[in-house]
Amino acid sequence: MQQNRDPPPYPEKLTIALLGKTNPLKDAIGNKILSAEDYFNSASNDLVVGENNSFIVIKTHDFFDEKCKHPDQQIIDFMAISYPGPNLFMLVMDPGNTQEEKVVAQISKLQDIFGENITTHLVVMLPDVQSSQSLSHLREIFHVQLGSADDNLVHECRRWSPIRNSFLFNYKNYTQEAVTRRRAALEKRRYNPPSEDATAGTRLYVTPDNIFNIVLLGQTGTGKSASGNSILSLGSSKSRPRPFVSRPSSIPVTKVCDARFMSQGFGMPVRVVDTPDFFHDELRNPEAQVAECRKYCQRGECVVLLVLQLGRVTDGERGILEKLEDMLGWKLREETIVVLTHADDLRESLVDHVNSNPALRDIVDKCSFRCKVLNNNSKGTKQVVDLIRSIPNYEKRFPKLAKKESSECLLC
Ligand SMILES: Nc1nc2c(ncn2[C@@H]2O[C@H](COP(=O)(O)OP(=O)(O)O)[C@@H](O)[C@H]2O)c(=O)[nH]1
Ligand SMILES: [Mg+2]
Repeated sequence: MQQNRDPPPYPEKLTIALLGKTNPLKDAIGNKILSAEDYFNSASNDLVVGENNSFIVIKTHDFFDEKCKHPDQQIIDFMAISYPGPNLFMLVMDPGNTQEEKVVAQISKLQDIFGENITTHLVVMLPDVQSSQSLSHLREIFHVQLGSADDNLVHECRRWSPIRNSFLFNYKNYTQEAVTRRRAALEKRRYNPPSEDATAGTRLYVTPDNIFNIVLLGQTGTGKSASGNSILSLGSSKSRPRPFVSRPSSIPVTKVCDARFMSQGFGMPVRVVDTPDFFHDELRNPEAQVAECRKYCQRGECVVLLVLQLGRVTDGERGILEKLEDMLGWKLREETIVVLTHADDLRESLVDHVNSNPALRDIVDKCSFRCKVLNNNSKGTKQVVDLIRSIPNYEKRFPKLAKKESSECLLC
């Protein structure tokens, strides 16, 4: 008698994370697990999630790409979507990358990011029998499983998943709080494709980006990059500092928009965005830079820090707010704080200083009197905390921070 070879469906779905460099095999494996034709394709390097009655498959970004601009953000997104952790990680090696040292380097990197014991939930997917044979000793060394995308894949996924318990992230590099908050935000903003494009019972969505942005705008040499570094220093007590290049120069030093991600310091992920002087004659390809800036500078999703140098605000800067508003297409002034750098040169009260300079006073007036000073040569965090507390809707945006009284607690 012909037996029905399909095992009974599991009552709970298994969550499978597809890791590895962007390659067709990664997509093919994802499609095979979901029994879908072309859910995953390499056109996008976004984090993509597909789901059917038995599996949730998360195709991750290429965490191994050295050029990856926001690896922390992408890793947190992945952790948030697979929270509390996937049942199984599949590290997909493409045919050009099956040399032992490359496989070992990728396993080690995953251990570094997610914890040593990831190997208990890891299967390394190899493209052919030869590489499976030549790498079989990795089973003993790392206690990983080796697999291939054969016809039994769906069944194997169940067998490979350790008694179907999830892997639990160790939160060594990223706090659980940041991950769960991000999860809540993503849940709200999940994007579903039109139903006619979807295979019955299968959903697909791409992570939206709702991380709050702190966008530094202003003329060249005013101290935008230095201010960005002062803000980033709030979140870098333990993790890697990633400073923007800031130095004296008669020509622009910052030539492109550059965004750095902070997972600590605000109690939720925040991005700090440095920009070039969009109106400088020497800026190459300003349209592309403006387009890049627009991605981060959207009403309701950012605060603008209009950076001016104390003592150097001239009539030349009078129209700057209007020019930036024209360029970015919305009333930035509603979400702008004027930041005066070189506070080390301030010899009077801030109010007196603003009132003594008509051009500055005009800008500050238009920004509803939101004006702060920064001495970027100072290592103290109090001034940065003070600046952050003046962000419009600060208490709603950062409720956890708002409860804290002392500046030191911002780093907890
Ligand atoms: N004394 C002092 N120098 C600053 C301050 N902020 C920035 N600078 C200096 O001003 C110069 C230009 O700063 P930078 O951040 O590169 O300006 P950007 O072109 O607007 O990004 C650098 O040499 C900084 O060290 C500050 O608060 N005090
Ligand atoms: Mg700069």
